[in-house]
Amino acid sequence: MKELLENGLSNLYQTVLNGKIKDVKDLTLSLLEGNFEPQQLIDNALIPAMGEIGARFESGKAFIPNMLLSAKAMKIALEEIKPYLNPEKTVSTGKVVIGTVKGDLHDIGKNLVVAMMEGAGFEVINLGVDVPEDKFVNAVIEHNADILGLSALLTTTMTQMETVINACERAGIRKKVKIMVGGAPISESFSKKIGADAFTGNANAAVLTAKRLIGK
Ligand code: B1M
Repeated sequence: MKELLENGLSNLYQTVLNGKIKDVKDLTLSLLEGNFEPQQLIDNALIPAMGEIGARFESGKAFIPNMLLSAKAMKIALEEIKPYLNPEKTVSTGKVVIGTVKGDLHDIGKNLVVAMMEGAGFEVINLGVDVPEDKFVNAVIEHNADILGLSALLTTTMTQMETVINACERAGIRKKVKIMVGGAPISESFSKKIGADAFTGNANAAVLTAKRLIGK
């Protein structure tokens, strides 16, 4: 059993790392049907594979097309895992508007946060990537959201988070919505500096923090 577990996780890790988008759906499904825990697939195969492709990119051993293929493979796997995260929730825990800030196209981590939040019963309005501040503001108003989630992966775009928070102030909605920030370059001190309500470093913590912020 231990070997099966290790091989299964290692196969998925290699499949995402090598961007084998044709194989990833069937492999993920067969692991899920073989009683692998969805969280195990995320924590022990998908996230480490993205970490490794990033490290290879940084050291010149992988290139943007490789990162794109790995990203696509991760997305396909995540789509299959999503329904397994918590299929029985019917009552909404709260409403979340979320997106990756303007200028930033990274969405894997943000989509993982979305999947975990949906699994925990949150109703999530996912605005996608490269989202300008007025779009965030309008969505919070339109959906009467409890939480606004902002993601950024680049040091050049993380400053856009403060722009969004300022836009919420100007629109008079800042006190009505809790603002959570996250993404690889974001830290607790940066979050405090820009006036966000919370920073979390991973998707699991994001769910716990979101619940705490709205008293659930
Ligand atoms: Co880009 N990229 N990329 N990239 N990319 C990074 C981020 C980088 C660190 C790579 C490197 O150099 N080592 C580097 C940033 C350097 C910096 O700013 N300091 C970088 C760069 C430079 C770039 C380009 C500029 C490259 C170029 O064109 N020369 C370019 C920018 C494009 C743009 O956005 N305008 C670019 C492009 C791309 C691709 C399009 C090829 C692709 C993205 C595909 C996609 O997302 N659909 C890509 C990828 C895949 C990466 C790496 C390899 C992987 C990112 C990822 O998905 N990680 C990344 C290197 C790395 O991170 N090791 C890199 C896995 C994911 C699960 O983790 O996103 O951190 P993460 O999310 C975590 C937490 O951060 C947290 O929870 C998640 C799950 O645990 N979290 C939140 C995230 N959002 C949250 C929100 C929350 C709470 C928690 O609340 C709201």
